[in-house]
Amino acid sequence: MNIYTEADQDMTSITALVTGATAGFGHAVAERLIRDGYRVIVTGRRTGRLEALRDTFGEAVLPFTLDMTDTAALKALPDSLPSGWQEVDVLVNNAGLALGLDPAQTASFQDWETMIATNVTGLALITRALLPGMVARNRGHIVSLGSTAGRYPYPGANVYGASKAFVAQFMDNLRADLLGTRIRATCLEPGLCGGSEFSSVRLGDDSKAAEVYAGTQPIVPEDIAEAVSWVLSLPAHVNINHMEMMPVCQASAGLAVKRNIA
Ligand code: NDP
Ligand code: 8X3
Repeated sequence: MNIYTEADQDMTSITALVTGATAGFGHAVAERLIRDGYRVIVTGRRTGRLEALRDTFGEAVLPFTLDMTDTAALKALPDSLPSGWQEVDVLVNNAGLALGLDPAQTASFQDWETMIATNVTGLALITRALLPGMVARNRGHIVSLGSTAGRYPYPGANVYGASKAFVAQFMDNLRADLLGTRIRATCLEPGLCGGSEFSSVRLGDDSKAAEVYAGTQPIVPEDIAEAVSWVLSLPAHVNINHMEMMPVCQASAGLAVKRNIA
């Protein structure tokens, strides 16, 4: 049970906002938080999928169409939310994407701009928009999706990995700014994860995406939902700063050496 103060026992009074709730992790996190008893604002660009969540779970859900690259819409939060939904206690910064695996010297400029706009600028602005209310109420928890790609380099990760390093450092810096408040900040850093649209979006091809997971048992969205639910459920004096998650079939296995370079 999530208890922000000793007196705060009523889960239905806790409002969460999950970005990227139309697919993958965000969808699983939203479902899990609804089942845990939160009221959940589900956001993303595909409105039909957000409305389907409300159709399934009823009035505990508010569908709110939001493009993370629409900086004006992000800055307009929380006032642009309907009355009764403006006091967001939990922000799950999940929306994000990787595009391509080309090396930096040939990668698409447009792909880089989209990843930075979504994973960096969008995440920072929505956090900035919702923080003043959290501080004024002295309650809140921001959980952001970083990645092992933000910690360990690999070929083709270039801007995607750097965007996730931003997320990790941003969350650490939030902790510094929020010290003295009861607001918590957590960065989840998963590795190989299947069961979402991530690799199809990145590679633009479902069969190539399937190859990423061939012969593995990756982390799945429900595992991420479990982790989010757990960090939120901890006693109010405990903050999980970072949580790195990999499937058992994955490890950071050392530096690579390329021999006989021409
Ligand atoms: P999915 O592709 O399945 O889901 C991505 C979500 O982000 C969708 O709901 C999508 O919604 C939303 N999104 C993307 N761009 C925008 C935008 N411009 N505006 C609003 N919403 C947007 O990916 P995952 O669930 O796998 O990934 C979720 C997060 O976890 C990402 O930040 C990703 O980087 C991170 N992550 C993923 C890992 C993996 O291997 N899958 C591992 C580590 C971290 P819509 O298209 O409807 O707008
Ligand atoms: C997703 C994990 O290894 O594909 O962030 O970059 S990885």
